[in-house]
Amino acid sequence: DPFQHDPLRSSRLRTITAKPCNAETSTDDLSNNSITPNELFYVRNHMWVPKIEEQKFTLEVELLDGTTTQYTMQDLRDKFKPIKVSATLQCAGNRRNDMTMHAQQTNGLQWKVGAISTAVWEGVRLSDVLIDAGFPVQQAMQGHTEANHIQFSGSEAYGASIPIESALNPYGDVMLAHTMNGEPLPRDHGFPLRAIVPGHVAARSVKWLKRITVSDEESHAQWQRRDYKSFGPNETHPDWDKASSIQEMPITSAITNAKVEDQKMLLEGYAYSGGGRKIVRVDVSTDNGDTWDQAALLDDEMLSLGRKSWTWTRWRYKSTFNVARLDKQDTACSMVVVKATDEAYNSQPESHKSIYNARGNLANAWHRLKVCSDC
Ligand code: MTE
Ligand code: MO
Repeated sequence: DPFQHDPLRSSRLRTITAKPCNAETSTDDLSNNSITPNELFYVRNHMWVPKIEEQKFTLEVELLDGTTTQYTMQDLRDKFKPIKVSATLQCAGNRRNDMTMHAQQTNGLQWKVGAISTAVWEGVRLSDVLIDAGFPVQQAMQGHTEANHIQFSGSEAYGASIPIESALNPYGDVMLAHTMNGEPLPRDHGFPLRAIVPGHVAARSVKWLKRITVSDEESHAQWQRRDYKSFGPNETHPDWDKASSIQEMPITSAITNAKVEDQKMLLEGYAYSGGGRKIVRVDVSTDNGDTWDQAALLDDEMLSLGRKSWTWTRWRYKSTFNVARLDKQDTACSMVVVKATDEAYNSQPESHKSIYNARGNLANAWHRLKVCSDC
């Protein structure tokens, strides 16, 4: 059993598959934390959790000409300036189950709204390590390089890559992290070292990072060339090679708590956009989109570590009217809807049908939830 050395996990996670472990953060825990405690952070493993001894661990960095440099964890701590960044990780499949429910069957893990979590990460800048390994970062930033991608390989077999612009962007905060919320990375989240690529699909934040390869091409791993791509609603036998891999995430939002209290509708949730694009507005409707109001965006200093807005924005809403008024068909239920807008004025699509794709990736339509005053 390759999974026999997997770590124990919190029973508060909602397990979708046990081997490999795929488990989402509960709606309660999403509502109660702006920084997700490590044991409540969603887990998305494609294989087993490798058992790695920090003392024996080395990271290998390979340049275009094949030059290779090795770093121990001690080297990484001693040689480079430490950085601290708060960043949300979100799986491309977050809210996939919503697409299944509102459009049609999708294939992939049926995540609800909890394949997303936020932590404060500490480690070193990828670009500092690349410079040390001899990669001409300054020249590359001026476009003088044959390097187009930075490939990351995990210790199990997982791999992925990011474009060179993302890797070198001085505002991008791409890092090699050894610390998560002040503690060494838990084994489930990549001990002893993982890539953190803020604002990008979490599939690029490779755990148990073993090797970094500067390359003219994308990683050949299936998680780069296949799984994490999206297609038109009609494309049931898609041409994988033609589609581009998902990198920066589109905007999304979700309701994580809804209740009626003193006849007022009380809602809580998160909104998140990729690329460091800040959430500027969250619109809420309690009558299935006929009329709208704005939710209050919650502030939290811990969420602004880093050079751009890399985290979710949590929001709260309380209706100014009594829920009885919501009740058009004389039932006690209303259809609550949320949609967010980011600083580039991107907003979410209205329906999952319009963005349906057989893989169920990027299910970011308006989040709708039926709320009843007696439930
Ligand atoms: N890295 C390795 N080595 N193996 C994996 O299975 N899964 C990826 C990414 N990095 C994965 C990986 C995917 S698809 C996601 S969504 C995130 O890790 C999940 O990170 P988490 O488990 O820390 O939440
Ligand atoms: Mo993922």
